[in-house]
Amino acid sequence: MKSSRVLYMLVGLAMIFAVVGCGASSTPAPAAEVAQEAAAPAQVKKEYKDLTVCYPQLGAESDWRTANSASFKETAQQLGVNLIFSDAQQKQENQISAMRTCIQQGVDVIALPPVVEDGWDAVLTEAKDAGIPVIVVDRSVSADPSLYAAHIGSDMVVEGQRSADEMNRLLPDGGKVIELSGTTGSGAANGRAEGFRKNLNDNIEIIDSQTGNFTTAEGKPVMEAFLKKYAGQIDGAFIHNDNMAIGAVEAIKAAGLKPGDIKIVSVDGTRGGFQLMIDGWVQADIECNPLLGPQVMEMSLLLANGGTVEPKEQLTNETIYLPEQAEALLPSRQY
Ligand code: GYE
Repeated sequence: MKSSRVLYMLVGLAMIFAVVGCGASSTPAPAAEVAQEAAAPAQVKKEYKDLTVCYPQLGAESDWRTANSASFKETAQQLGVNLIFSDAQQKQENQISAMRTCIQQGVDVIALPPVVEDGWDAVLTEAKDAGIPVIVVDRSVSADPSLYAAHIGSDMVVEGQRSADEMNRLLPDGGKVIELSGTTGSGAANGRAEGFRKNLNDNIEIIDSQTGNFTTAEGKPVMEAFLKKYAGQIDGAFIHNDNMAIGAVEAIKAAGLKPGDIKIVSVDGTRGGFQLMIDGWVQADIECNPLLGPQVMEMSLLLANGGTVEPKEQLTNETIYLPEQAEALLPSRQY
């Protein structure tokens, strides 16, 4: 994982006070200088134990998300950070109201994993006006970058491109694929769909694309419908996360198909995805790393002390997992 390259800028330059006019000097300080001193309070550097970080988590829709929440909670506990955690149940309005509560409470930093890309301008402006830095975590927002301090997460377009590269390899003579996509309007689904289309060979046709909202429960019926509608025609499936792949494989099994009949490329690299590779159902799993807690806490401390994050876009370094590695790697998977 790329370590954050950060610029440390102490705002508390005001700690250096001019000595002009101190004590019982015969020449009293001019009024303007006195006013300057009064407006520049000495700043005490914050430590982790002084920090309150707000994390309005978007939901609990997948194993990726569970690992992401755990990473924040565990890191906060280890460092002694006060974490205000909530679960928005995949609803943007819940995330916005959780953010507003945190703004009212005057937290040091808000770390926001946005469920969808659009619609954040108002609340980001409110945070900015209140002087609370926001770190956008995981998925992206479409808002102007001046409204947030940093974005840390995966390059979803690259994940989609890698998925297409694997599908090209799996279907060298071309064919028909379906796409089981993530939450509509989310940065993860948008980026993966875009990247997949960018790199997919011309002889591979995407015959349909539907959302399964990143969950096993919603992924399964979508795959069932695809199998009914395109019986015998589906050569491949691009599935935006492992939890939907689990649901899709249940549907494929129930339809009487065998592992490998439909070539599946999935995303995340969770234990569930690894098991599907070991069992022959998934042919490639594109890594997406949820363990962002330590980096976000480090950034939060920096921002709370007046620092800035450069560059603003901090991308996670990731890889591609294949079935032949799955058995050896599964025991050491952290999520
Ligand atoms: O791939 C999926 C989760 O935003 C990267 O959200 C995340 C995605 C992840 O529900 O499993």
